[in-house]
Amino acid sequence: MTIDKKFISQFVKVTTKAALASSYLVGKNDKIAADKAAVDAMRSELNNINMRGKIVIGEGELDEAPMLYIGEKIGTNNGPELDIAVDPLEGTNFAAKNLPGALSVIAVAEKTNLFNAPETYMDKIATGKVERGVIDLDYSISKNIKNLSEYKNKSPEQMTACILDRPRHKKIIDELKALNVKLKLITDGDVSGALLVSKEEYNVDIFLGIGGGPEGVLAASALDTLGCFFQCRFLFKTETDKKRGYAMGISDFNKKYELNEIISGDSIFCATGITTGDLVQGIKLEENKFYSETLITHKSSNINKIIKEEQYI
Ligand code: VTB
Repeated sequence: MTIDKKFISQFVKVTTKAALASSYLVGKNDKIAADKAAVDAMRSELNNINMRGKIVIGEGELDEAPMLYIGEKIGTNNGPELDIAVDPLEGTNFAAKNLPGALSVIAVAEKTNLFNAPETYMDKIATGKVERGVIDLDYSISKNIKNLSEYKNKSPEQMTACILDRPRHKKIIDELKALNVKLKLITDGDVSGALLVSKEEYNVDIFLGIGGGPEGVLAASALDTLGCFFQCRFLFKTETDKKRGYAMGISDFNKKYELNEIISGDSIFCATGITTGDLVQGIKLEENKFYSETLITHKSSNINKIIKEEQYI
């Protein structure tokens, strides 16, 4: 089974409309308003699509509506059964503060093929294509860097590691510095951060560290089509986290997940820029028109491209 190519343009419309709605709130220093605009636009576009869709990764649970909540049924209830992960506004700070890198993101898989991730933190590691055993979440930082350096035939000084700039990453950052690896320290937006390993021109060799679980699954769905390496482990720190994990059917809280356990089968991934970032340009508004850029992947047709659109408002 595959997801018909005709759905690509429909999901591009979903993230584009969400990005456009949010773009009016860029620089207003109001994260909630920017997020709500993206959520509302995304929901209304999703409900126009002929599918029996279900949100498996969203923004909170039923009682937290008007978010696109986990378990919410979307679409016209007529068409294929699809599981959908959304981050209508990835990088709420970026949009609120008018900084680079805000995106509207969606990942779509056939029913049951997308991991129903709890809203916990996730320890992640991603690189471009490597052979089995080269990189592993459980290796030391120095072993991963040494192996990747040998595999890519690049010295550690020629390599760049992308990681969220957080106090929790101090040890990893210090180790990377000691190894002479260049750092790309991001303040938010680790969906984009992870995707930077997918092309040499982005100049990121490895992405690692602890970020949001839902963001990890979203990035993984694109990395799968892009032939990249990804491994992760959900982190269940609090009792609430554990409850969420149990509710989602997770019994082994220390399990390390391979990419094919997070996403399998066919998938579509779309990320539209709200503010210009490393991957795509943001929404550019003119009097009666807007310009948008969307990164698209579709596994079964091996599509991996960035499209630019110009539309009347
Ligand atoms: C990341 C990043 C998000 O949260 O997942 C990060 O992708 C992790 O959480 O854009 P902390 O901020 O608590 O470290 C965001 O930065 C915001 O949702």
